[in-house]
Amino acid sequence: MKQSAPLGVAVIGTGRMGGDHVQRITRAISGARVAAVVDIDKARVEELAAGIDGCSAYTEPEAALADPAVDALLVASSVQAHEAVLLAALERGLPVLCEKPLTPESSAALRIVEAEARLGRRLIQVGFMRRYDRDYQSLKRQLDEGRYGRPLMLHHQHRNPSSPSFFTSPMTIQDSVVHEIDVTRWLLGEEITGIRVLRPTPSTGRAPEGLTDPQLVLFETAGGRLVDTEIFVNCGFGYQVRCEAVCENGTARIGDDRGVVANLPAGGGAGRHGVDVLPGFEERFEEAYDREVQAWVDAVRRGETVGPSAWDGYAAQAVCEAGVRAQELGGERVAVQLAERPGLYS
Ligand code: ISE
Repeated sequence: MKQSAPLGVAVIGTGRMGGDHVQRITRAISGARVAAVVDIDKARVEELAAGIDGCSAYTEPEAALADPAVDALLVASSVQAHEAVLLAALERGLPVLCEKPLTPESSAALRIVEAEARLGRRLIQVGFMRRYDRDYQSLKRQLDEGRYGRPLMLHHQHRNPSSPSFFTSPMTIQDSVVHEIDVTRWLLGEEITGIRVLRPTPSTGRAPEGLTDPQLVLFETAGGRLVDTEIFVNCGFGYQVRCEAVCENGTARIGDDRGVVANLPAGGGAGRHGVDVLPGFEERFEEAYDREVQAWVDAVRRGETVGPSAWDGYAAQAVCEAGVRAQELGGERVAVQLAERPGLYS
């Protein structure tokens, strides 16, 4: 499809991320409009749609898929609902931007990969927004140019001020570390083959009962590189994401200095030198989300699908599954099992 009219997007799921995407498309994205909103919360979709010109409100995704004003879907519903919507979108030939994680299990992600491969063309982009962050993009470019020589190791830090009350230890892998899994595969251009999870004793007292926090997650890649991720979802002080590549001729790090470095009086004659730490991922990656959605809209209007693919979503999910098993085994290495990659994704 090549189109000159604005792309009519149905946003499926209007909770925290979906609600943000509705605002984003309305305020910051060119060439697209919100043509429909879908949520089981009828009052919420009716209220949202009432504020947007020509926007329909539905409580069932099928109704949006059948709406002739809908050209593409942005899926931000609960992860359990992704598979059915994505398979239906593939059947109808509708392009989709689907929030991460792609599915709760890798078997479901593989069914999506197989359905898209049967179709023979890509329609699905997975919402790994860090690939659209300027700092990550510069790091990727510099590594690809060989500026630091061959990458040998990556160190990631992923800190959230506090986790939602429903967060569990497996979710630290599936919801949070899934970003480092994707970034690692993308930066190094190879699959993750093994994973281990180590935990200090004790956990932070800030973590809710039953949630192990922080944890150290170690990946091995197909090329033998080693990657560590500190995941700390109740660090208390703000949102901090860092990545350092250790290469043969140097190292390169992102995530230290976003914002203003300030000297401030802190009382008692002493001062404070530092940068403010942002409060959450919405602030830290706001621009990346805008760039991600804009790139998706531009590509769809050109008749293309770009960015992280269903295969990337599947591969990340397979690593997550091994990671959750590794959490249970306490320190043991768990091998990642991947299906054969269809030619569509080579
Ligand atoms: C959340 O779902 C995200 O995707 C954020 O980027 C991540 O930092 C956070 O840990 C997740 O819970």
